[in-house]
Amino acid sequence: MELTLSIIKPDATDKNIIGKIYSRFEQNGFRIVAAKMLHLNYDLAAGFYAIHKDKAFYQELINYMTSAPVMIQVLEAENAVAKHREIMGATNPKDAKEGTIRRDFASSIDKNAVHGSDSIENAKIEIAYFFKDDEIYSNIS
Ligand code: IDP
Ligand code: MG
Repeated sequence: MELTLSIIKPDATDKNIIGKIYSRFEQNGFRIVAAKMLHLNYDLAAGFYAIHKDKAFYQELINYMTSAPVMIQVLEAENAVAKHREIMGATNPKDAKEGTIRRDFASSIDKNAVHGSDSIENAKIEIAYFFKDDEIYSNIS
């Protein structure tokens, strides 16, 4: 079993589709083992996306991620990291496969509905960024 970090981004919370996206997680065998809604401030969003700080879209990304509340959760499943990336779909919804969350719910590459950790190592870092150990209801660490 493995844990990964998921964020339902501002465009999706705006559209009132948190439940629809949670259903995708559950239908695909994920357990939601921690969750919180947060309106990210600049520092929290900038720190989370520090890996992208030299990219042209960084400021736009931080502005967008701080524009409305987000729903942040830890998902548990076998191969959670890779499996979650698979059900999310490609970064650009135009390239995302049919039946993926981004294909079905995202409107553009910048407003793409969801975030998911891209490696087991980054999942550990990202989970610890938002959750204390005693806020995660999982038997695995
Ligand atoms: P990922 O979310 O699929 O892992 P990353 O390359 O890690 O994609 O990019 C992080 C986020 O930055 C994307 O989900 C998207 O919101 C935004 N982003 C990525 N590329 C672009 C772009 O070319 N223009 C605007 N925003 C972008
Ligand atoms: Mg990424």
